[in-house]
Amino acid sequence: MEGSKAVASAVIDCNLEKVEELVSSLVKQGLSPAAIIDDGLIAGMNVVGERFKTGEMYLPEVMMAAKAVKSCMNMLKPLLKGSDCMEKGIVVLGTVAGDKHDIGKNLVGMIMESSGFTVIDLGVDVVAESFIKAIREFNPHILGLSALLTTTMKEMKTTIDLLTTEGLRDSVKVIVGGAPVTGSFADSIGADGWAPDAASAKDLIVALMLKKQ
Ligand code: B1M
Repeated sequence: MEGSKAVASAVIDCNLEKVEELVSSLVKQGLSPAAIIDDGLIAGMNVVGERFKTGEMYLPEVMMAAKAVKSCMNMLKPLLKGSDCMEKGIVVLGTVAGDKHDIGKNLVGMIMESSGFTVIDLGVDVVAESFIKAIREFNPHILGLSALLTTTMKEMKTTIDLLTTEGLRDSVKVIVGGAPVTGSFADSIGADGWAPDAASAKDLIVALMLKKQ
């Protein structure tokens, strides 16, 4: 527990080298990867997410912390097979058709991934048909749509409408976000939720997953 706490502190300090050093040393000492992830990486990232939400931390720091967590997750992933750490859920994520902004979407993906979700990131300029194909292929719990342009927000509705036409709407919860997107817009297009930032997006999908169970 002490070791994991040190990992959490190093994540909060955005100290990539220290996080990696601590994690590999804890693995060598035989600490369970699940404990390192839950009490160290995720605990630290939760604090970072909260501080970002309240303006106490800035974007470059969040990116550094997320990078440290991602790198250690990659280190720990092979050790998790058969262990007691359950995957929290699958999220398919993408920026909608016509829109090439991906900084916010990547941040959302990194925070979800570093919180234990499996993220399938389809990238930018993703047409509705590609989201449908990914839902059939990966059967995710959550579909996350990002848009930064007022002109591309309508693609979120196009995607949700196509989900309904294809008979897939009830199989996945849809969340939307991006600077011009609002809660009332999300309601108007039939999304299951909206989040103003990456930390809230993670909280939202955790809440939606609990509702789904
Ligand atoms: Co663009 N751009 N851009 N741009 N760009 C905006 C969005 C704009 C507001 C700038 C402006 O005019 N003031 C404007 C849109 C205006 C409008 O629609 N009303 C605009 C425009 C017009 C354009 C072009 C059309 C410019 C041109 O070519 N004439 C063009 C469009 C290209 C295209 O997409 N087809 C364009 C291009 C670009 C760049 C390529 C130069 C670059 C993008 C680089 C990249 O993403 N790889 C760029 C950038 C950087 C911006 C600004 C400056 C910054 C966006 C950003 O990354 N913010 C932006 C102005 C601004 O927002 N102040 C602007 C940081 C990021 C962390 O925040 O993306 O909001 P954000 O994500 C947040 C939340 O929104 C939320 O969480 C994130 C983290 O907290 N969130 C989600 C995001 N997705 C979410 C999904 C969720 C939940 C939460 O659930 C799934």
